Amino acid sequence: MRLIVTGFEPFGGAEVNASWEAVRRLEGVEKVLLPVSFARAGGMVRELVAGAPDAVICVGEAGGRSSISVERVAVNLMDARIPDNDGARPVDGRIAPDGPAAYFATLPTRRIATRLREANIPAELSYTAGTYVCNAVFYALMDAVNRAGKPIPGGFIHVPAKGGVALFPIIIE
Ligand code: PCA
Repeated sequence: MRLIVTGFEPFGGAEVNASWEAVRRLEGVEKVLLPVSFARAGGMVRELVAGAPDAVICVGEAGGRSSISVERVAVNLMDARIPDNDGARPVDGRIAPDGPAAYFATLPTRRIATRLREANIPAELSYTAGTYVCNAVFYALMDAVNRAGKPIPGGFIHVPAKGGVALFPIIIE
């Protein structure tokens, strides 16, 4: 079983990113650090899918949230409030001009959220991953999975900026 889990480098002037702090502690999975870059991160995720892993979970940090968000929907929109780490700030942009408006995660999202709550970890299903780099990576992942024609489980999980590190490891059973 080849499970790839990605996390992000810091952005927005922060020194660490809780997603990578959580991911880099995992054992038994392939860990990939993604740049907070609209131009570069999507292509890296597409390459990971091209390597035909058994599953891909991308993880990002969500500053304002206090529980783990298991994301259900990626939208075909880039609308950045702050520049990414390359200095790009797309507004009203499409991620894939010829792609559908949205994709659903193919991970068992409800089961993941339920299992986390059973373990007394605050977790919820989320219906927006925002419109910044995390959503763009999630969309690129699901676009690649759908175009590959081989239904591999893929999805995105947001961890809180504070406490996310301690909460996350239990997701990987
Ligand atoms: N969070 C940002 C991008 C990278 C990250 O960890 C987001 O939610 O889009």
